[in-house]
Amino acid sequence: MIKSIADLYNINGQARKMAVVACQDHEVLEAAVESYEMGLTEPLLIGDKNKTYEIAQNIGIDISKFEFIQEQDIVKASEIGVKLASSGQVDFLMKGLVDTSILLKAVLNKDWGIRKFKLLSHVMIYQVNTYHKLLFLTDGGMNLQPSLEEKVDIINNASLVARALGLKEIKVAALAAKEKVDPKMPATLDAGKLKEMYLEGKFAEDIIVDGPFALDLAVSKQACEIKGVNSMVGGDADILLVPNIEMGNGIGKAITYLANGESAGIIIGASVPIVLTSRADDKKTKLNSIALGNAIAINSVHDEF
Ligand code: COD
Repeated sequence: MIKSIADLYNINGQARKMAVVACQDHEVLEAAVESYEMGLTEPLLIGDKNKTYEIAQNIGIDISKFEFIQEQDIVKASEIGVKLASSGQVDFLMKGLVDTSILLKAVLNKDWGIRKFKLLSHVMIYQVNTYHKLLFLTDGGMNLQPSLEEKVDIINNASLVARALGLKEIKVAALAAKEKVDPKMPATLDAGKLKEMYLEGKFAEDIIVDGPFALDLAVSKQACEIKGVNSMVGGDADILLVPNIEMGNGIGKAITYLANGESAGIIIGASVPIVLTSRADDKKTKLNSIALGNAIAINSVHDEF
């Protein structure tokens, strides 16, 4: 079982072919080269060749052994990456210097896209000293304001990742701003309904859903005791399900920037994993996400569908 971000690097399996879309980015290139040197990936670079070689030369890395597809237009580069994935020529994709929405629109393209599940969603994994285990956060990167039905898919997608990393019991905290259902706060209504669905047996047997929870109840037993909340999920959540992208983005950035957490993130639900890091993420975070993409590709999570 994967208990730390470092464990992501110890999954056995041959190097996976990774297409880097819009590779003309310093940190992305460094992470791709390092992942190759660690035996995790075989990068295929798509992007502006002149700029990429200039960056590589400036930072002293050798990219001459990698296959390169010259395409400086980021929309076209995204299309090439997606088509390489759909024809099985690469095992996963990594976002380089391209807007998230441009790459995702290519992934979702109705004619040649690689959507596989009903809903694609973003899953981040955090390791932070103030929490006793890895914490999954979803969806702070793709779905803006998911409906109740979409939240069910988001939970199931994140659970696939959790299972692939060895979790046997998956505790999901449906977050809102308080622990009581309040019609004036739609997030509490959905969280309450998700709990009801869990109680009615609508999730897989290894998933436990509880909510609504404010963040403190999801991650602190002490907060649960003080507020009189008795829950298997309270203080021990594996997955934080957020009601919207703003809360997901905020919690994620707070863990990274204020609590010095380590992270890795991917999009799940396309025919291949998609490594989607923020432009400001450092090389280590990008490498962690590659290791996660590699782990998910090796475990063939997407083949289950
Ligand atoms: N899974 C499957 N299909 C989807 C999804 C999804 N998550 N999202 C949209 N679709 C389908 C819709 O059903 C529809 O058929 C088609 O795609 C277009 O849907 P729209 O018009 O709602 O969406 P778009 O194309 O305008 O945008 C979808 C994106 C995923 C591109 C958009 O939501 C987006 O840009 N998300 C990322 C936000 C971001 O920038 N994150 C980074 C910072 S946190």
